[in-house]
Amino acid sequence: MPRSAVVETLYEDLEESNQYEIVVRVRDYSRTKEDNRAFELSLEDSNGTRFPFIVWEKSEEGRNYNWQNSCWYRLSGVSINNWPSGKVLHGTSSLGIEKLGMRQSGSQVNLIYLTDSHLGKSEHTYSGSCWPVSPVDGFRTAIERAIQENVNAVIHGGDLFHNPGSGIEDEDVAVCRESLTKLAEHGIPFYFIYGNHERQAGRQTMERFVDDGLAVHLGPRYEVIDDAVAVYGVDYRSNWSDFVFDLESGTGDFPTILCVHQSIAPFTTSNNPDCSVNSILEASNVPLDLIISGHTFSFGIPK
Ligand SMILES: [Mn+2]
Repeated sequence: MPRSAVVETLYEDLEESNQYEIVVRVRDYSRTKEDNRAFELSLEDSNGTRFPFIVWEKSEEGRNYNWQNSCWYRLSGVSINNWPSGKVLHGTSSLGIEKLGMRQSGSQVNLIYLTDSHLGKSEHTYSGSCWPVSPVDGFRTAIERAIQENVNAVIHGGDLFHNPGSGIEDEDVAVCRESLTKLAEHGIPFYFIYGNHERQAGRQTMERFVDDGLAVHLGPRYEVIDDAVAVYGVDYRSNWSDFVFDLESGTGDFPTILCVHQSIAPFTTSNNPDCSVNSILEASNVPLDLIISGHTFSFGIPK
């Protein structure tokens, strides 16, 4: 649905005392018999913004509707109320529902996965030698490439900023903002998780990017990229062993990706890995098709 040539009604544009037609995806629904409500749903608009929707018993079309998670619908005759919790969409007697389907068959996405950019790092030490590095150049090049290839999204696996503990230079923030702005101008979303290096300064910087619509923080609620894949993220954890998987389910038939920032056996040279591919697959409460991880600087194909 994103990148559609048609301008769709968006949640942010909805105002009280109007009736609307809006295209939405159902993220979750539950039946309720409270206070003349028939259903409470969690929806997202074509921009990916999530919001609540209440179908009232007086809606003939809606009260016994057979909703389907992950499916797109065109709703008509809906209205909005500003409640203390935010804007809530309502379906009453004028509610019309047209089912649009799950997705176009054969949806494909091209993603660029970047990780451990370590913006702000100036030199690298290895095996007793030390040499200057310029992560900014590499990051810029990768973003340029993403734009050239017109990828559907960029996913970043953590440690975008190096932040050795002394904070982040304004210059590095500016470089990052410039690149993320270019991506946004080309309609390419930037998804990320936190690594172990961002620390408080990194989080503050990234939160500003999120507020400015330049980046999306991946979490336990999945993000759908161009109707083709569902992506989850878990920020770096110093203690992985007490992590409890509680990922949002209901991704339908989208392939699922989990983005983490840990050392994962057998893909790490660490003698003491945080976890293994198998332990993640076993512990996850939703089926995962792909795990992508930052933090590991070795490469190879385990035998
Ligand atoms: Mn790391």
